[in-house]
Amino acid sequence: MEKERTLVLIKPDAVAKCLAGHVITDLYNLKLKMIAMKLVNVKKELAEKHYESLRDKPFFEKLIKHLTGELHGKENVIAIVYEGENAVKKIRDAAGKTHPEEADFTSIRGKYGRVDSRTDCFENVIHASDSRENAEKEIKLWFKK
Ligand code: IDP
Ligand code: MG
Repeated sequence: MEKERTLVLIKPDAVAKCLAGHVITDLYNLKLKMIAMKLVNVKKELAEKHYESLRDKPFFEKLIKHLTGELHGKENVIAIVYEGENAVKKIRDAAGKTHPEEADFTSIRGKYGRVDSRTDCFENVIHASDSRENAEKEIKLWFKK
């Protein structure tokens, strides 16, 4: 079977709470290979491109503020590429549902996420690509030469 790659972003809420180590340990258990990793100071343009498909959503502006770290003390994002069989599904399953309170409590979002009642921000810890095709697009965007 052809190797599959996927993009994980440890979002600013998780980096600000020092959760990156926990998240990486949880993902390590999936037995995928980490093939790239970097710390990114996310600019508005990159965040908007990443979430382009959600531009019409009422929460879009807040989502951009979340990813650029504006809601979490200008914290950075940790971008990681994992490779391995069924990498996309394995990581989506480990992440859990989008809304942290609906996510299984054993999932990454269920364990470490919350909704901030002041901002309504889904502090859902990580982004994980949702398909092989989107993973390739996102990896190109985040790991431009
Ligand atoms: P996903 O991250 O589980 O793939 P998407 O629907 O692709 O979920 O949404 C992207 C991100 O937008 C979510 O991870 C979350 O941060 C944010 N988001 C999605 N739905 C809502 C909402 O109803 N309110 C606030 N933020 C949302
Ligand atoms: Mg998504």
